[in-house]
Amino acid sequence: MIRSRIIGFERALPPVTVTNDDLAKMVETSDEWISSRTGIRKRHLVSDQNTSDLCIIAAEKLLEKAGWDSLSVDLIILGTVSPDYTTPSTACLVQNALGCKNAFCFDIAAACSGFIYSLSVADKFIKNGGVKRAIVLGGETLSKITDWSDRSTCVLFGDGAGGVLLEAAEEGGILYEDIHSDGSKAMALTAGYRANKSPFYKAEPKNDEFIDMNGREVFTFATRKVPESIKKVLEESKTSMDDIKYVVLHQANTRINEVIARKLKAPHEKFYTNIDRIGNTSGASVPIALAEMNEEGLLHKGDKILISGFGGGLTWATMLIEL
Ligand code: 4VN
Repeated sequence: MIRSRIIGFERALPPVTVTNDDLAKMVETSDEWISSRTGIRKRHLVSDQNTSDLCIIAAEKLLEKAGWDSLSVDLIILGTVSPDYTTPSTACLVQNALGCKNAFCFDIAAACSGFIYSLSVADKFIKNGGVKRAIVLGGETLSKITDWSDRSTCVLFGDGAGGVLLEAAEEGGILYEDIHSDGSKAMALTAGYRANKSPFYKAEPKNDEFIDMNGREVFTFATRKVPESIKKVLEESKTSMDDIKYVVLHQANTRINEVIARKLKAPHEKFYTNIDRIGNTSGASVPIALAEMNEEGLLHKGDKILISGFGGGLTWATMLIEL
C-alpha cells in the first residue's frame, strides 16, 4: 500500500509577543489567574500579518529545506478557521506566493482539529495514487476574531502557522487514524458568524462574529473524547503506549492535557508542551509543536508519535505516525 510520509516540519510566528501582564492592563485578569488555569504565559500576536502571510513563511521554509521544486507540489491543504478570505482559499494565496502552479489547493475548516483533518485528506489523495507531493499547513490569526473585552477567552489564544511536507512512500508515515465530529455540540464553541446584510433579509441580524466558548462544556468534551480516541488508535493499531515516543496534543490548556495524560496512565514526559510560550493557536498548534520538537532534535526517523486535535465543531482527530 502507498504510505504518506512526513518529511519536513516548519513554523512561523509573528514577531510581537504579548505577556499575561500586558493583558492584565486591558481586561480584569492577572498573570496568576491565566498561568494557573491555562499554563499560558505569553503568546505571539500579529500586528500587520494575516493567516496567509504566516503560512507562506512556513511553506517557503518547508520547500527550501527539503529542496523541493515548487512545480513538483501536487496539492496544498490548509487547516484554518481564520482565513484571509472566504474565497480565495488561503491555500490558493499560498500557492501563488510559492509558485506551486501544478498544485490544487483548498482550505479545511475543522478548528483545532483542522491540521489533522487536512493531513487525513491529503493522505487519501496520496493513497489513491494521484498525488505524490503535498504541503499540509495549519495557520490562524485568531486575534482578529477574538473578543478583546471577554476575559475568559481573550487570554487563551495566539497567532501562528505550521506545516509539513507529505510524500508518497513505501512504508512508515500515517499508520492509523480516528476522526470524529459532533455537530450537536456546535454551539459550545463558535466564531465568525457572518451577518446577512442583504436588503431582502428580514430576520433580526445576529451579531456573533467573535470567539464564544462554553469553557466547561468544551473542557468536559476534550477530557472525555480525546483519551477514548487515543486508546482506540492504540488498540486497533496493536500499539502500546510504551512504543510511542511522544504524544502531541492540541495545545488548548495545560490542565486539559494533564487530565488526558492521567486518564491514559501515560508518563508526562511523553507529552510535548509549548503552550506557555505560544498560547492556544487552534489549527496551528499541532504543526507548530511538531516544528519546535524537530528543531529541538526530539524527532527521529522510525519514531512513532501520536498527534491529536480537538475543538470547534465539535471535532476531534487522532493519528498514529511513524516518522
Ligand atoms: C479545546 C479546548 C479549549 C478550552 C476549553 C476550556 C478552557 C480551553 C475552561 C476553564 C477555564 C480555563 C480555560 Cl479543550 C479550547 C479550544 C479552542 O482552541 C479547544 N480552555 N478553559 C477555568 O476557569 O479554569
